[in-house]
Amino acid sequence: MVKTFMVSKCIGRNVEISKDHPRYRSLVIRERMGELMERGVVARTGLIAHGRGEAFDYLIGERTIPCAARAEEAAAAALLEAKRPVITINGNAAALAAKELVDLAILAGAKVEVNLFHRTDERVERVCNYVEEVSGAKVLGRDPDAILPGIASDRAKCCSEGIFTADLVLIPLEDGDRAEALVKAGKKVIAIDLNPLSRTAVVAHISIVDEVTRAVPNIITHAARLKNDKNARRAILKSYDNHAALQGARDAICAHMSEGAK
Ligand code: PTJ
Repeated sequence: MVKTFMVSKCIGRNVEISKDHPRYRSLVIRERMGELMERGVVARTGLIAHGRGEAFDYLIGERTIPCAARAEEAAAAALLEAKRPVITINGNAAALAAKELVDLAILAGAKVEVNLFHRTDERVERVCNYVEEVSGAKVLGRDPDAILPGIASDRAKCCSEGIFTADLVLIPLEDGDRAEALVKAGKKVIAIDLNPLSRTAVVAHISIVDEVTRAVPNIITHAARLKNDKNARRAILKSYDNHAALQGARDAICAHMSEGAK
Protein backbone atom coordinates (compact mmCIF):
# COMPACT_ATOMS: atom_id res chain seq x y z
CA MET A 1 0.00 0.00 0.00
CA VAL A 2 1.32 3.48 -0.90
CA LYS A 3 1.33 5.82 2.03
CA THR A 4 0.59 9.52 1.60
CA PHE A 5 3.07 11.82 3.30
CA MET A 6 2.26 15.33 4.38
CA VAL A 7 4.75 18.02 5.19
CA SER A 8 3.42 19.37 8.43
CA LYS A 9 2.49 23.04 8.03
CA CYS A 10 2.65 23.94 11.70
CA ILE A 11 6.38 23.43 12.01
CA GLY A 12 8.85 25.52 10.17
CA ARG A 13 11.10 22.84 8.69
CA ASN A 14 11.00 19.98 6.30
CA VAL A 15 9.88 17.10 8.41
CA GLU A 16 7.52 14.69 6.77
CA ILE A 17 5.08 12.86 8.95
CA SER A 18 2.60 10.42 7.52
CA LYS A 19 -0.99 11.42 8.26
CA ASP A 20 -1.68 7.68 8.36
CA HIS A 21 0.66 7.24 11.26
CA PRO A 22 -1.40 6.22 14.30
CA ARG A 23 0.52 8.72 16.43
CA TYR A 24 0.46 11.53 13.82
CA ARG A 25 -0.82 14.22 16.20
CA SER A 26 1.64 13.34 18.90
CA LEU A 27 4.55 13.34 16.42
CA VAL A 28 3.58 16.74 15.01
CA ILE A 29 3.40 18.18 18.54
CA ARG A 30 6.79 16.65 19.40
CA GLU A 31 8.32 18.30 16.34
CA ARG A 32 6.84 21.64 17.35
CA MET A 33 8.13 21.26 20.93
CA GLY A 34 11.60 20.38 19.59
CA GLU A 35 11.67 23.36 17.28
CA LEU A 36 10.48 25.76 19.98
CA MET A 37 13.12 24.37 22.31
CA GLU A 38 15.72 25.28 19.70
CA ARG A 39 14.21 28.80 19.55
CA GLY A 40 14.47 29.14 23.34
CA VAL A 41 10.70 29.21 24.00
CA VAL A 42 10.49 25.73 25.54
CA ALA A 43 13.05 24.94 28.25
CA ARG A 44 15.30 21.92 27.65
CA THR A 45 13.65 20.15 30.54
CA GLY A 46 10.29 21.17 29.08
CA LEU A 47 10.73 18.28 26.66
CA ILE A 48 11.05 15.90 29.61
CA ALA A 49 7.93 17.39 31.22
CA HIS A 50 6.15 16.90 27.89
CA GLY A 51 7.19 13.24 27.81
CA ARG A 52 5.83 12.74 31.30
CA GLY A 53 2.57 14.32 30.17
CA GLU A 54 2.43 11.99 27.15
CA ALA A 55 2.86 8.99 29.44
CA PHE A 56 -0.04 10.04 31.65
CA ASP A 57 -2.14 10.85 28.60
CA TYR A 58 -1.53 7.33 27.34
CA LEU A 59 -2.67 5.97 30.69
CA ILE A 60 -5.96 7.90 30.63
CA GLY A 61 -6.58 6.79 27.03
CA GLU A 62 -5.77 10.09 25.23
CA ARG A 63 -9.32 11.38 25.73
CA THR A 64 -11.16 13.78 27.99
CA ILE A 65 -12.34 11.59 30.84
CA PRO A 66 -15.72 12.46 32.44
CA CYS A 67 -14.23 13.93 35.64
CA ALA A 68 -11.98 16.19 33.54
CA ALA A 69 -15.00 17.34 31.52
CA ARG A 70 -16.70 18.34 34.79
CA ALA A 71 -13.55 20.13 35.96
CA GLU A 72 -13.36 22.01 32.63
CA GLU A 73 -16.95 23.19 33.05
CA ALA A 74 -16.19 24.28 36.65
CA ALA A 75 -13.05 26.07 35.45
CA ALA A 76 -15.08 28.06 32.93
CA ALA A 77 -17.61 28.97 35.62
CA ALA A 78 -14.88 29.98 38.09
CA LEU A 79 -13.02 32.09 35.52
CA LEU A 80 -16.21 33.97 34.70
CA GLU A 81 -17.09 34.44 38.39
CA ALA A 82 -13.63 35.76 39.30
CA LYS A 83 -13.04 39.49 39.73
CA ARG A 84 -9.38 39.54 38.66
CA PRO A 85 -8.61 36.27 36.84
CA VAL A 86 -5.14 35.65 35.39
CA ILE A 87 -3.97 32.91 33.04
CA THR A 88 -0.27 32.15 33.37
CA ILE A 89 1.80 30.81 30.50
CA ASN A 90 5.16 29.03 30.64
CA GLY A 91 7.28 27.71 27.77
CA ASN A 92 5.39 24.44 27.35
CA ALA A 93 1.95 26.06 27.57
CA ALA A 94 3.05 28.65 24.99
CA ALA A 95 4.22 25.95 22.58
CA LEU A 96 1.10 23.85 23.01
CA ALA A 97 -1.74 26.34 23.24
CA ALA A 98 -0.69 30.03 23.22
CA LYS A 99 -3.46 31.20 20.90
CA GLU A 100 -6.18 29.18 22.65
CA LEU A 101 -5.10 30.37 26.12
CA VAL A 102 -5.26 33.99 24.98
CA ASP A 103 -8.67 33.35 23.33
CA LEU A 104 -9.90 31.98 26.65
CA ALA A 105 -8.49 35.00 28.50
CA ILE A 106 -10.32 37.38 26.19
CA LEU A 107 -13.60 35.48 26.60
CA ALA A 108 -13.25 35.36 30.39
CA GLY A 109 -11.91 38.90 30.82
CA ALA A 110 -8.65 37.52 32.24
CA LYS A 111 -5.12 38.87 32.00
CA VAL A 112 -2.30 36.75 30.62
CA GLU A 113 1.07 36.70 32.38
CA VAL A 114 4.18 34.82 31.30
CA ASN A 115 5.87 33.24 34.33
CA LEU A 116 8.76 30.84 33.94
CA PHE A 117 10.36 28.19 36.09
CA HIS A 118 13.67 28.35 34.16
CA ARG A 119 13.69 32.10 34.20
CA THR A 120 16.08 34.44 32.44
CA ASP A 121 15.12 37.87 31.14
CA GLU A 122 16.02 36.68 27.64
CA ARG A 123 13.72 33.67 27.85
CA VAL A 124 10.86 35.72 29.31
CA GLU A 125 11.24 38.05 26.31
CA ARG A 126 11.21 35.11 23.89
CA VAL A 127 8.11 33.51 25.40
CA CYS A 128 6.27 36.87 25.57
CA ASN A 129 7.19 37.60 21.94
CA TYR A 130 6.06 34.14 20.83
CA VAL A 131 2.69 34.39 22.60
CA GLU A 132 2.13 37.89 21.23
CA GLU A 133 3.15 36.78 17.71
CA VAL A 134 0.69 33.87 17.57
CA SER A 135 -2.18 35.54 19.45
CA GLY A 136 -1.88 39.19 18.46
CA ALA A 137 -2.47 40.21 22.11
CA LYS A 138 -0.20 41.91 24.65
CA VAL A 139 0.87 39.89 27.67
CA LEU A 140 2.30 40.70 31.11
CA GLY A 141 5.54 39.29 32.47
CA ARG A 142 8.43 41.35 31.07
CA ASP A 143 8.60 43.82 33.95
CA PRO A 144 7.82 42.06 37.21
CA ASP A 145 7.39 44.49 40.09
CA ALA A 146 6.15 42.17 42.87
CA ILE A 147 7.20 39.00 44.66
CA LEU A 148 4.87 36.09 45.36
CA PRO A 149 5.75 34.96 48.91
CA GLY A 150 6.81 31.38 49.60
CA ILE A 151 8.92 30.69 46.49
CA ALA A 152 12.69 30.61 46.91
CA SER A 153 13.53 30.97 43.19
CA ASP A 154 13.26 33.82 40.68
CA ARG A 155 9.91 32.37 39.80
CA ALA A 156 8.47 34.41 42.67
CA LYS A 157 8.80 37.50 40.45
CA CYS A 158 5.41 38.57 39.12
CA CYS A 159 3.43 41.61 38.07
CA SER A 160 1.35 43.63 40.53
CA GLU A 161 -1.34 44.14 37.91
CA GLY A 162 -1.37 40.40 37.12
CA ILE A 163 -0.65 37.38 39.31
CA PHE A 164 0.11 39.38 42.46
CA THR A 165 -3.38 40.87 42.79
CA ALA A 166 -5.30 38.09 41.02
CA ASP A 167 -8.13 36.39 42.89
CA LEU A 168 -7.98 33.38 40.55
CA VAL A 169 -5.06 31.95 38.57
CA LEU A 170 -5.25 29.31 35.84
CA ILE A 171 -1.96 27.42 35.70
CA PRO A 172 -1.45 25.04 32.79
CA LEU A 173 1.43 22.54 33.28
CA GLU A 174 2.80 23.91 36.48
CA ASP A 175 5.37 22.86 39.03
CA GLY A 176 4.09 22.21 42.55
CA ASP A 177 5.96 24.97 44.42
CA ARG A 178 4.22 27.82 42.72
CA ALA A 179 0.82 26.15 42.83
CA GLU A 180 1.21 25.83 46.61
CA ALA A 181 2.41 29.44 46.94
CA LEU A 182 -0.59 30.70 44.96
CA VAL A 183 -3.00 28.75 47.17
CA LYS A 184 -1.25 30.04 50.32
CA ALA A 185 -1.57 33.59 48.96
CA GLY A 186 -5.36 33.08 49.04
CA LYS A 187 -5.91 32.73 45.31
CA LYS A 188 -8.29 30.26 43.74
CA VAL A 189 -6.16 27.95 41.59
CA ILE A 190 -7.21 26.02 38.49
CA ALA A 191 -4.57 23.54 37.27
CA ILE A 192 -4.36 21.65 34.00
CA ASP A 193 -2.11 18.69 34.70
CA LEU A 194 -2.25 15.17 33.32
CA ASN A 195 -0.70 13.76 36.47
CA PRO A 196 -3.44 13.41 39.12
CA LEU A 197 -0.77 12.62 41.73
CA SER A 198 1.28 15.79 41.18
CA ARG A 199 1.47 18.34 43.99
CA THR A 200 -0.05 20.88 41.61
CA ALA A 201 -3.13 18.74 40.95
CA VAL A 202 -3.46 17.88 44.64
CA VAL A 203 -3.29 21.47 45.96
CA ALA A 204 -5.37 23.15 43.24
CA HIS A 205 -9.03 23.96 43.84
CA ILE A 206 -10.02 22.78 40.37
CA SER A 207 -7.71 20.12 38.89
CA ILE A 208 -8.23 19.34 35.23
CA VAL A 209 -6.59 16.00 34.46
CA ASP A 210 -6.55 16.41 30.69
CA GLU A 211 -4.10 17.29 27.94
CA VAL A 212 -3.73 21.05 27.50
CA THR A 213 -4.65 21.05 23.79
CA ARG A 214 -7.93 19.26 24.56
CA ALA A 215 -8.64 21.03 27.86
CA VAL A 216 -8.40 24.66 26.74
CA PRO A 217 -10.85 24.41 23.78
CA ASN A 218 -13.26 22.56 26.09
CA ILE A 219 -13.06 25.35 28.68
CA ILE A 220 -13.65 27.90 25.89
CA THR A 221 -16.81 26.07 24.79
CA HIS A 222 -18.15 26.04 28.35
CA ALA A 223 -17.20 29.68 28.92
CA ALA A 224 -19.05 30.77 25.77
CA ARG A 225 -22.16 28.90 26.97
CA LEU A 226 -21.97 30.17 30.56
CA LYS A 227 -20.95 33.75 29.84
CA ASN A 228 -24.44 35.17 30.36
CA ASP A 229 -25.74 32.61 32.85
CA LYS A 230 -24.69 33.48 36.37
CA ASN A 231 -27.17 31.07 37.98
CA ALA A 232 -25.78 28.14 36.00
CA ARG A 233 -22.21 29.14 36.92
CA ARG A 234 -23.02 29.27 40.62
CA ALA A 235 -24.87 25.93 40.53
CA ILE A 236 -21.89 24.27 38.77
CA LEU A 237 -19.44 25.63 41.33
CA LYS A 238 -21.67 24.67 44.26
CA SER A 239 -21.85 21.04 43.21
CA TYR A 240 -18.25 20.67 42.01
CA ASP A 241 -16.09 18.29 44.08
CA ASN A 242 -12.36 18.35 43.34
CA HIS A 243 -11.59 15.29 45.49
CA ALA A 244 -14.04 13.33 43.36
CA ALA A 245 -12.37 14.73 40.20
CA LEU A 246 -8.93 13.49 41.29
CA GLN A 247 -10.28 10.14 42.44
CA GLY A 248 -12.11 9.84 39.10
CA ALA A 249 -8.85 10.39 37.23
CA ARG A 250 -7.01 7.77 39.27
CA ASP A 251 -9.88 5.33 38.75
CA ALA A 252 -9.88 6.04 35.00
CA ILE A 253 -6.15 5.21 34.81
CA CYS A 254 -6.65 1.92 36.70
CA ALA A 255 -9.65 0.97 34.56
CA HIS A 256 -7.82 1.78 31.33
CA MET A 257 -4.81 -0.25 32.41
CA SER A 258 -6.87 -3.30 33.32
CA GLU A 259 -8.79 -3.04 30.02
CA GLY A 260 -5.45 -3.05 28.18
CA ALA A 261 -4.33 -6.09 30.13
CA LYS A 262 -7.33 -8.14 28.96
O1 PTJ B 1 8.88 27.06 30.69
P1 PTJ B 1 9.28 26.92 32.11
O2 PTJ B 1 10.70 27.34 32.38
O3 PTJ B 1 8.34 27.63 33.06
O4 PTJ B 1 9.22 25.35 32.52
C1 PTJ B 1 8.02 24.62 32.30
C2 PTJ B 1 8.14 23.20 32.87
C3 PTJ B 1 6.92 22.42 32.37
C4 PTJ B 1 9.42 22.56 32.36
C5 PTJ B 1 8.15 23.27 34.41
O5 PTJ B 1 7.02 23.94 34.87
C6 PTJ B 1 8.24 21.90 35.02
O6 PTJ B 1 9.29 21.35 35.26
O7 PTJ B 1 7.06 21.30 35.25
P2 PTJ B 1 6.93 19.83 35.90
O8 PTJ B 1 7.23 19.90 37.36
O9 PTJ B 1 7.61 18.81 35.06
O10 PTJ B 1 5.37 19.62 35.78
C7 PTJ B 1 4.72 19.58 34.55
C8 PTJ B 1 3.43 18.79 34.75
O11 PTJ B 1 2.64 18.96 33.58
C9 PTJ B 1 3.65 17.28 34.93
O12 PTJ B 1 2.84 16.81 35.99
C10 PTJ B 1 3.17 16.67 33.59
O13 PTJ B 1 2.56 15.41 33.78
C11 PTJ B 1 2.15 17.69 33.13
N1 PTJ B 1 2.05 17.78 31.67
C12 PTJ B 1 3.04 17.68 30.76
N2 PTJ B 1 2.56 17.87 29.51
C13 PTJ B 1 1.25 18.12 29.63
C14 PTJ B 1 0.91 18.08 31.02
N3 PTJ B 1 -0.34 18.29 31.45
C15 PTJ B 1 -1.29 18.58 30.51
N4 PTJ B 1 -1.04 18.64 29.18
C16 PTJ B 1 0.21 18.43 28.70
N5 PTJ B 1 0.46 18.51 27.39
